[in-house]
Amino acid sequence: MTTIITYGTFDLFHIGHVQLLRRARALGDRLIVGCSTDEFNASKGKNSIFTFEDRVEILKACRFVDHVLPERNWEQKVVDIKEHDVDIFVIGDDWAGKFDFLTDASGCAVAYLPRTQDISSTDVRDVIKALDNEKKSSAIQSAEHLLELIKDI
Ligand code: C2G
Repeated sequence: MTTIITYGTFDLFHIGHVQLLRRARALGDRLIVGCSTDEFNASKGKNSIFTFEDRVEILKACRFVDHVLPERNWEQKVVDIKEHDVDIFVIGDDWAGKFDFLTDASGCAVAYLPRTQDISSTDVRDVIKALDNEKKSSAIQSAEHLLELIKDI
C-alpha cells in the first residue's frame, strides 16, 4: 500500500486542484489531503472564500481523495507522514525545493508536480468580482434610465 500526502487551501476548487489531486493519487494507492484551516490560512496571508468546513467537504467528494485532515501549522507534516505511514509527499512545483527536508526528517519521498497553467483561486475570485461589478454597473445604468423616463412624465 503506497500512501501519498499533500496539503493546501483548495479554495474555489478548480481544474488546477483536480489535476494535482489526480496525479498525486496516481502515484500510489491512497491519497491523504491536509486542508488548511481558516486560521492557518490567515498565517499564510490568505483568506479563502469557502469556509474550512466546505473546503473539507469538497475535497472529500473528490474521487481521488481518500482521507482529509486539518492543516493547522507548517510543522505538522513530519508527524502526519509518520502517523499515516506516508511514502510520498506531493505538492505543486510552485513549492519546488521547499519541502526537500521531509525526506531526512520523515523518510518519505518528495515529488513536485507541474502547476496547471492559467488558473488559480485568485483568478477565479477576480473573475467573480469583475462579473459582480459588471452586474452592478448595468443595474445602475438601468436605474438611471428609469429615472430619466420618470422625470419626463
Ligand atoms: N495547484 C496547481 N495548479 C494550480 C493551482 C494550484 O497544481 N493552477 C496546486 C498547488 O501547487 C498545491 C495545490 O494545488 O499543490 C493546492 O494549492 P493551494 O490551495 O494554493 O495551496 P497553497 O496555498 O499552495 O498551500 O503546506 C502547504 C500549503 O498548505 C500549500
